[in-house]
Amino acid sequence: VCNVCASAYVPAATSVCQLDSSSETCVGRLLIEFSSQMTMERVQKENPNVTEGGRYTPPDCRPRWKVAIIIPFRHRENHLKYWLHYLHPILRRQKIDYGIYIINQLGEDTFNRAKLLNVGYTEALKDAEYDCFIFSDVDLIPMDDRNLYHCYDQPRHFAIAMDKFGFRLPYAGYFGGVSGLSKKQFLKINGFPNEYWGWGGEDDDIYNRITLNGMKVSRPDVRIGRYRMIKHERDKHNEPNPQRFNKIQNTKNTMKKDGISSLTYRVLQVKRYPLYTNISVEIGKPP
Ligand code: UDH
Repeated sequence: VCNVCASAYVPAATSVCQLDSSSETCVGRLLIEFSSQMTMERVQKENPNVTEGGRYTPPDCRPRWKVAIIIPFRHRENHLKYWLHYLHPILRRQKIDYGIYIINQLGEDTFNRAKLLNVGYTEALKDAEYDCFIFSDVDLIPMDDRNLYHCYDQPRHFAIAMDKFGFRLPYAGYFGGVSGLSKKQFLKINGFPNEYWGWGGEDDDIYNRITLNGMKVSRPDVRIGRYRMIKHERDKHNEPNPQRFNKIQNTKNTMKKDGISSLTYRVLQVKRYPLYTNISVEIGKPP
């Protein structure tokens, strides 16, 4: 079993560390910035041990979890370069056995984050026997590598202290940004809702599913669960969904029929790049 990094809070020897891909163990607090130019060639050179499709297995131990990292995606190529640049070395130091899946929504119909995450779950399982799924926005980078990207006894919320929310939870039931569920936890809640088109609400629906099924959300220490978000303009075709307030009142009634059990979509392309697998899908549009 892998000797993972200490998850309890330990003050870093130096308060800010530069990422060093040769470092074998976690270093604590990281310096994260988005001002230098990033190219995919550079990120590939930095990560020679990642295998085709963005897969990695620690050479020196056997991790408890096999982790699929699922990223909902459309038109965020520049963010993806930074995400790969920062996350591959962090995950390697954490000794995670993982694969990276970018779920790319084709066309210009309204974006649907949670449905893309359901697609990612289903497609990743066609690739390998994953038993842990981490769902991450493409623009969120952890600022501390002791925030371990594997699964826990209870569904995990990782992004609890984002810079844009003043490094605090915006509200107690927030479950957005980066979260993780074991296969068992995911199936217990029938996956995620497919019917949240546009921005907002789907993360609250997932939170409701978790609590309504008798589980609790697990979180890291607030000093460790810190994140930087890459600043950007509001996306096109992902306008705030005005139905979200009503819908999250109804999770109890909708979760049994709307979820992984009712998921339909069409994969148009699966492409394995050196640092990630891209799955381009048609997921339809709002009724
Ligand atoms: N996403 C895309 N493309 C899109 C929309 C969303 O890739 O067109 C993905 C991406 O992984 C993103 C995630 O879905 O990180 C969540 O998108 P979001 O819009 O819910 O969240 P984000 O935090 O932006 O990226 C919040 C609105 C910011 C408005 C800023 C105005 N200054």
